[in-house]
Amino acid sequence: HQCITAAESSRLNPYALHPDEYAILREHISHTQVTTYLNIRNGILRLWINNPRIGVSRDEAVGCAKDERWYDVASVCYDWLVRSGHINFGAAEIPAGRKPHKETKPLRRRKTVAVIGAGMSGLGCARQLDSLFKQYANEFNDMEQEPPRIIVLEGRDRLGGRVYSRALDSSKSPRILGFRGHRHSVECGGMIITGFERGNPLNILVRGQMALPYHALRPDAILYDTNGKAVDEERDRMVEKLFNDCLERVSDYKFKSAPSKLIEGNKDLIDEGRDSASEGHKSIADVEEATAALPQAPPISKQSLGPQVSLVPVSTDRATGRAHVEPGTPAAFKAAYKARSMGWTLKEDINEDNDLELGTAAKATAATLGSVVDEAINQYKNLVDLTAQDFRLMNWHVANLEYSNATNYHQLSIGGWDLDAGNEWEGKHTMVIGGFQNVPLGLAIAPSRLDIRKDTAVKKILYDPEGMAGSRIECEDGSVIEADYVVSTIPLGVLKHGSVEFQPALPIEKTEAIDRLGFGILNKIILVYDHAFWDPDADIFGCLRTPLSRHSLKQSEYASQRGRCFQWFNVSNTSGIPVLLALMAGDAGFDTEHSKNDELVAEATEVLRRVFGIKVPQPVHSIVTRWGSDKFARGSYSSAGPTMRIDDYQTMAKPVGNLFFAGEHTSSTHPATVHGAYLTGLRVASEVLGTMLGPI
Ligand code: FAJ
Repeated sequence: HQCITAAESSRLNPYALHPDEYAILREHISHTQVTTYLNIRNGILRLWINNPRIGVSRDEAVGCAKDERWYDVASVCYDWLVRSGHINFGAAEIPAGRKPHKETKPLRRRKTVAVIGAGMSGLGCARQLDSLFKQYANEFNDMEQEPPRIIVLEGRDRLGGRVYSRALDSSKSPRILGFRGHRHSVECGGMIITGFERGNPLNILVRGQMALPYHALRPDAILYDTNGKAVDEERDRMVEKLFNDCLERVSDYKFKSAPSKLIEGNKDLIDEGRDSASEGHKSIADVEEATAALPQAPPISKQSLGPQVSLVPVSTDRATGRAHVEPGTPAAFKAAYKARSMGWTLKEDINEDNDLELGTAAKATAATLGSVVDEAINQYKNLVDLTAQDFRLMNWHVANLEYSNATNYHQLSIGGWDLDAGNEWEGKHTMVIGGFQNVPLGLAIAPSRLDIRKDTAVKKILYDPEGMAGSRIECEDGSVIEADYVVSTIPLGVLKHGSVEFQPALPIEKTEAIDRLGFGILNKIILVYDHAFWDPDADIFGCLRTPLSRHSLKQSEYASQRGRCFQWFNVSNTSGIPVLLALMAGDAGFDTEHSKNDELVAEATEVLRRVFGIKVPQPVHSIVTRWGSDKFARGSYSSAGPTMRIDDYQTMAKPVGNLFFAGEHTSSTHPATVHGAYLTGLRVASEVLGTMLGPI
């Protein structure tokens, strides 16, 4: 069982080959041998997950094969797990590579890898390269090369990029008494680690390697109406269901990706850790070639699953606003029927056969998630009686969705806005106590110190698109770095802004993807108090907002106001002092860039006073973030822009010659997140090593 859990914790299917494993093994093992292979692979993962402070050695990995005929396969499996960053990643102590079997010859010029950016992707990549170069030192020796040097170039005077735990300086806020000499910090950028139990690689870093304390967010979140009263839970649930149904109706217009091939082992045997008795004669490739001529089974259709199950029901997470997939009834059911089953009373002249007509809105060339969902909400108004409070609630959910995408939902692709839904992992959301930034800092120093050059803003990258010649990186301070391989983790916002020049210009497919993808703004208003006046046991609460003309039933009138301080986090547990953090999402995120701090703090205080009474004091200290004006970010995170194409994130990830790309905006499975950024760093480290050593 531990092997199964270890595979799941490593984002691998314990019962089936990963596409890369399939590509490596298809000519070498038979279908029946897949079970034996998976047992070995899951066993290696168990060794890693049981103690991720120390990397698994090749000998230990090979020892997971019960029979010496499998030693070579186990060794190949080990190479794949190491290179792909499924084991031995992060701040682990790394076992030495193979023993040199040749005499060391005079070495050629040492190669250089330059990583631009010291955020989670850049540091994750640099640390992984450092670890891979140690593990494959002998292979470099065989090529008469010293393992390459790694240099990280960072424009800021700090590490972590969009993970920024700003220290609260008690000298600036003398009223933060009693904390002088202690480091208290607040998260100005990424702060929530989602699905912390199983699958999130940050779990290994935070818990397994750095032993950082963390706080699991309590998910219950009261929503307060504009009069300060808690919203009736039943009404909240009904409106949320209606909102989710609007999102599901849009799902008919979603991008469809082809399902990937699944080569499975014998589940029962794998569960028991037993290998298959028979071996099979033909390799997977032979069998596939023999059956290629046979007609393929038709793809599974929505209908064939029966009427009760929807393939793509959608709901949004309360704490992060991210879309996730949940079992639900299909959008194909008539809207009035669904509304009634949610508990709504239908209007007098409406029966269960009445439906929404979204065709025109959805087929319009300029259709966006916002244009269609707004239309759906407006049409629901004809089926059931929606009050002004229902509109406030509905728009709270819209704001929550806009928060997770850092933009107004009229700037989101109807087909791709939730491309990552279904990739979420198990477990609670957590926050690191004492600063999330300790994670990137940990990567920078352990197990050895990386060569990081802070205050080194890159302005120009001259590279060879064929990958034959080296690259030259010019920095704003006049310094020049020659590198054989360059990894860019420059954020999408900076790429859009054009402040870093590429020579030659990036290929057109990449520049078009840069244009089509979105990069919006989420900002925070952080308020520090000398005592807590809120419920210390609640981590999150929401506040409904009214449009400028109060009690409006017009959806369009809510856009500018709904995201203003709509979601609050009590972050006292992680900061160590009484702190509230309000989100400015959607249009409000953009407005924050050119609003005055005093006015924003006054507005936030006004929202709090409605809930907690007029005695809510002025904060003793406040911070307002402005990620849009930040020269090294130019926004908060990426999103699916209105005209995006299904493979835009993959296009962003493609290398051009020896110029590689990492960063959250290059992750098609976990974009816009810290863990997604980290995983792209691991991916690129593997690509760079593959370019140097060749495939496994
Ligand atoms: O909690 O995982 C969050 N949790 C999370 N990511 C967040 C979250 C949001 C979220 C939660 C759950 C699911 C999805 C999203 C919600 C929000 O609270 N939060 C968040 C809040 C704010 C205000 C921001 C700004 C971000 C988040 N994010 C997003 C993540 O923080 C980012 O996706 C991730 O940190 C990006 O990492 P990266 O390595 O791809 O990019 P950077 O920007 O960290 O690193 C690039 C480095 O390059 C920087 O250090 C920069 O200074 C440097 N650079 C730029 N131009 C340069 C340069 N260096 C040299 N020369 C140049 N020319």
